[in-house]
Amino acid sequence: MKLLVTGGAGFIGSNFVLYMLKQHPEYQIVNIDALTYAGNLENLKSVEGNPNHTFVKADITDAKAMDQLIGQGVDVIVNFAAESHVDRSILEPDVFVRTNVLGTQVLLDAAKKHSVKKFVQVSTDEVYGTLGETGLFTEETPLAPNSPYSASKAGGDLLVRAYHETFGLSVNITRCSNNYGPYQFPEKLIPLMISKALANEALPVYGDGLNIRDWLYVEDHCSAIDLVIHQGQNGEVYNIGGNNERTNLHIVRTILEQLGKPESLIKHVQDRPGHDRRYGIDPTKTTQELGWKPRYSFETGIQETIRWYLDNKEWWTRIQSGAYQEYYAKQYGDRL
Ligand code: NAD
Ligand code: TDX
Repeated sequence: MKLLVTGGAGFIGSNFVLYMLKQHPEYQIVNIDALTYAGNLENLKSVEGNPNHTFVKADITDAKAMDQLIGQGVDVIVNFAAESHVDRSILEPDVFVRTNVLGTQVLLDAAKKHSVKKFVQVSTDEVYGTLGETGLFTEETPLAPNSPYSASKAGGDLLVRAYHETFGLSVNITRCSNNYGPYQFPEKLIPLMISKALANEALPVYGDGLNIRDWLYVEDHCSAIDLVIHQGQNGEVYNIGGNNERTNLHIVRTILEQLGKPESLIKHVQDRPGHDRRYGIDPTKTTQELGWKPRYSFETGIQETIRWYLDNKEWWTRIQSGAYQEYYAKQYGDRL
């Protein structure tokens, strides 16, 4: 099996590459990543020299490069490559449309031309919009994205659907809830709060901190995608989530408690515009049809994650220089 993974130097993509090389040591993986601010080859250090992993620096919006790479013969494409941070999409929406919509269409075109056996689009629960106090997102929930990020992901998803309906391309779309774990860029809630707490700096909680996210340890997301590749029914969408809804304040307090830091570090700051109140995934279809089951409870996963950030301080302090400082000042400058 030859897999082409896009965005495999990012958080979930690199975890996925490491997971697949371990689960299926005979598979060949071609890993394409443009190495934006979020891409980091350090994530892949442990597989350096593995003859079954080839890294190619390329942009998924580059039609010629994608045609050439996919034309070399690929069984399955798994598309992780994306601009992924909601706050950045509020500051700079254009690059989100370019990568998440146009990039997906460029990949779909090459997949169609070269008769790729399956295209797996890694999407997000955010395309469904926000929930009230009750109910969960199912695969039938209408798309109602609220941020430029989620709108661009929904655009990509709709193109995947269209290439299936119009051109008969074999596809699956996965929609997962919030991931956490090793190699997550410290702009996202959990690693950001760990790094701030360790530095004894203010932890910026948006609004009242009672927004709810449904958290899944990244390895459990990877195992679900593995099953979708092998058993996903053509044309189907699969929701992925582990029934782990938590308020942001709960997350932040757990981190502070585990690090032995005071709650006085919490600072409520101006809310995110268009901030979705609650996400919650109904994973029944994925658990029943594919036999998927998450391995990590939230309590175990968060402990593992905090341990990883404590053990890998160099990884994230290197990232937090230069361009990161500029972003942090732009995003939080007026709020803190
Ligand atoms: P990330 O930002 O950590 O990684 C994205 C990767 O894509 C980076 O390595 C980056 O260099 C690469 N990339 C960006 N633009 C590119 C381009 N034009 N061409 C090639 N490579 C490009 O993101 P992540 O958190 O790992 O998310 C991966 C995927 O999973 C995304 O599609 C995201 O929408 C989806 N997702 C994320 C979560 C989450 O909680 N993080 C949850 C559900 C779904
Ligand atoms: O400084 C912060 N303070 C804060 O209160 C940050 C960065 C976030 N938050 C809140 C906003 C959200 O309610 O924490 C929650 C989680 O925020 P993010 O980590 O930015 O994630 P979210 O916006 O939920 O989106 C994530 O999950 C779905 C990923 O970034 C997406 O790529 C994925 O699709």
